[in-house]
Amino acid sequence: MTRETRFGALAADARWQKAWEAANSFATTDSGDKPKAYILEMFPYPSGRIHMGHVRNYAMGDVLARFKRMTGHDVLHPMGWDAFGMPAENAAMEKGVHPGGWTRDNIASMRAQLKRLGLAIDWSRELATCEPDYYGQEQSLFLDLFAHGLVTRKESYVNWDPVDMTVLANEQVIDGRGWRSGALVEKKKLSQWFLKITDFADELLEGLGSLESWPDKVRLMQENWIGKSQGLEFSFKLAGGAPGFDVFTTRPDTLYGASFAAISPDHPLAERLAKDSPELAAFIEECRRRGTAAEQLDTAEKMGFDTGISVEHPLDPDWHLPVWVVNYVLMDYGTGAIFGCPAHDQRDLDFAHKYELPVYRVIADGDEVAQHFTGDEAYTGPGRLVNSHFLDGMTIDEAKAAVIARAEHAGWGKGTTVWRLRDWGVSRQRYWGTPIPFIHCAACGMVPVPKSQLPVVLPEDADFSVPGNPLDRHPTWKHVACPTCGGEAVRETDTLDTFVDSSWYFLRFASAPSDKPFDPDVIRRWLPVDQYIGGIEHAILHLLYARFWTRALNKLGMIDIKEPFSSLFTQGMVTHETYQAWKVASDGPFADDSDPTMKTEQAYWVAPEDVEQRPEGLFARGTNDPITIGRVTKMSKSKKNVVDPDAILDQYGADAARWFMLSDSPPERDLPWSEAGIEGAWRFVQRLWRLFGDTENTGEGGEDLGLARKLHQAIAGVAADIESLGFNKAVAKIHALANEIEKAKPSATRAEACRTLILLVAPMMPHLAEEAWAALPASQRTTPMIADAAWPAADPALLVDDEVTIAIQMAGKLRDTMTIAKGLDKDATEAAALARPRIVELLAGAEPKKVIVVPDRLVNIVP
Ligand code: ANZ
Ligand code: ZN
Repeated sequence: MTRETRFGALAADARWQKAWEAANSFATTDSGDKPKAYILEMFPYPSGRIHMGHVRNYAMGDVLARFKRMTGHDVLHPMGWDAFGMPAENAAMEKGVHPGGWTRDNIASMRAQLKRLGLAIDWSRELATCEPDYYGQEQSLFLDLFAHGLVTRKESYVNWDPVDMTVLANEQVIDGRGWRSGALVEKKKLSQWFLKITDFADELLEGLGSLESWPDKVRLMQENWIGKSQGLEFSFKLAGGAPGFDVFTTRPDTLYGASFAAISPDHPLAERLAKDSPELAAFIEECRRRGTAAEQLDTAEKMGFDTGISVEHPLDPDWHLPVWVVNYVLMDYGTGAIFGCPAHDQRDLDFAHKYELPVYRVIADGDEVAQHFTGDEAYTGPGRLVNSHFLDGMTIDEAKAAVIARAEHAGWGKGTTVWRLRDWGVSRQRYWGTPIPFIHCAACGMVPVPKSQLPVVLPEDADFSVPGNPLDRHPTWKHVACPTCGGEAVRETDTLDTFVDSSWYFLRFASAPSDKPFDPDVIRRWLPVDQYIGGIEHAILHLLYARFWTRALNKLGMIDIKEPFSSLFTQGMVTHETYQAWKVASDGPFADDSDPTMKTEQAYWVAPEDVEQRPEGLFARGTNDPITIGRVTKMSKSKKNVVDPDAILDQYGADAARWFMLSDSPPERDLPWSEAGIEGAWRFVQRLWRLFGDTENTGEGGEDLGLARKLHQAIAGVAADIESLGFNKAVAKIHALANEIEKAKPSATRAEACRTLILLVAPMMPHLAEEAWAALPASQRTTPMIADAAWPAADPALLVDDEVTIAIQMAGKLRDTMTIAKGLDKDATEAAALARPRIVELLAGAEPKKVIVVPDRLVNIVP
């Protein structure tokens, strides 16, 4: 093979991708005696095109997977498609295409794009959640969960679009209106399917402790989401002694700071009172319409309605608190009722200010102890109790315990735990999802579809021309015979939340028999996933649901593991500058371009490739509209600051793109895409290619010990960096080694270093590495393809430096440094230090009083 002077990336990419496919290079092996490595990147949604975020994510996983193969592991590195979901159904409504066709076309084009990256994936394991062989097994698992009491049906509120006559997901409600119809969204009660994740709340919380290789922030987010709160539940009596209602508080210590009681608009008492009060009924209606979501409670405008009734303070029956109905108390948390303590709770303070309720201080951290609390910021820090009778002087924790003890003793309350975590509503009134395998029979009730009748397959001929659930209005699909009595019955027409699909796909990748969801023996071999890599946007729901499914299947005795992902890595985003052009109008309503507000109205986003450099500055291509460079933000279509991976692959090839993705930023941080960055990567690819031409010893030199040391340190260092996902550090070490090799004189060591460098870059730049490997004489190759080669062994003897640089201090001040042989003894080190010209000069002939030597570290001279 004659060697080209330049590396032809495009031809090499295609050649090696074909060769790997022909050789089935990345088929999962299961030799039995090697350790296993299951490397998984979160599978993509087939939206149509891959974006740079995917490239970064999959490049990282690929480097690790290839490295694991090189270091003697059986590797499972699969890819699939999270293929159900609303975008396909929206496309069907908007463009008249079938969701299935749309999705499968997208999968085909994205698969081709991913293949161009040269990923070491076992494509024989590819799966798409929208295919019956996948979702049929999911239906089977759903029935298993049902049989074990982990599936329930209950009434719950949904967002109802009265114009489109359809249920909306939260993200389809924009400012209280349906995203398509613009109609005000109503809350409507519907019977829905739930998975009982709350049965596992404790375990899911406890289990976080064992996930040491997960980012702390993800564990914290999960912890907050599960939200275990300990506190006091107690009953308020209505003034006069009639039974009132229960409240839950995490701050029983602040009870003497109460100034009102509040109930949720959905509280039964509120509903009862509303029967006689049209004003209250209207207020409740208004609250429901605004539908405050839990996340917005802190910031949403506080709204209240004074019911006119009051309750007795539990520690002082003569003290009466007014009862308000307020929008920031949720019915489905705690008891749906609270006492308000404005001085020490921000929401209560905002509320008290708005409705002029008193604000009593009961916690003090310093000298300010007055009962009257001023200011706009509630005090939520530590301190001691004041203005609180028998609690005065106690710490917060002591006071909490004291109030709980008194409540339990007197019988008006008890210490409890409440959870923020709710059961997981999995019903979606949509077509493009897994049909929930149940049948409604008038005689038998809700009947599970017998497993022998699975999969319940989606009908192909659905009608998407009108809003609502196409399954529900399909003329024939839902009509079936009851499996129990044979009478006329109807199928459930709800489909499963797509988060269910992604809650167990990692099991199916390991084992995909046609007659069951997975084979437990194979799962035992491959699971848990050793390294899971994906975006931080999945820190809560996806990961929590996958953890829940794993624990649920464990409880059912189907798998042994309790946690699906041993190690989790969340990569940063790919960002890019934004470009805004300003329309310069010479006439018309926008002629006055000195007025910046006019300019704003005429600004538009420009894609990077449409930014034109002219002598006078930057302009939008084909116009005279000047461009200003905006903030660096996540690549997004709306801001047009995207770079198309295909265009980059066409221009630079896969290896330069992969290399740049791994280079500049630590992988957990954002990576700013830049032209200069990809250009630099491209130049480095060419530099390596030239170096890889020097694998024969042309000079007379034999060993070069200095270079050998650097080489072996790089072998060990790059390995450690890849192992810990420090890709940018590995890149830096490879750069440094390349520099050293370029500087070194020809020698046997240098030739060997060039050959070894090919192996070191192989996980990151596999096409370049194969091409260089193929150009080696066969005698120098251990395997025909580098895809099957082993990672080079680092010689431990060469890993230690034989020289150290140590500090010389005088009277504790750094005066000089010197490089000496490692392990030099005290006397020799002292002598060397005292002979340094700078030290001789500083001592000016005087004998030092004392010399302290720490071998290999420092010399301290006391003059
Ligand atoms: C009195 C109090 C005084 C409170 C104080 C806080 C600070 P977490 O930590 O999230 O569990 N609360 C209770 N039920 C509620 C509901 N259904 N909707 C909205 N808020 C509710 O929060 C518990 C605290 O949130 C409870 O403690 C209660 O307010 C409020 F200085 O009770 B607290
Ligand atoms: Zn029946």
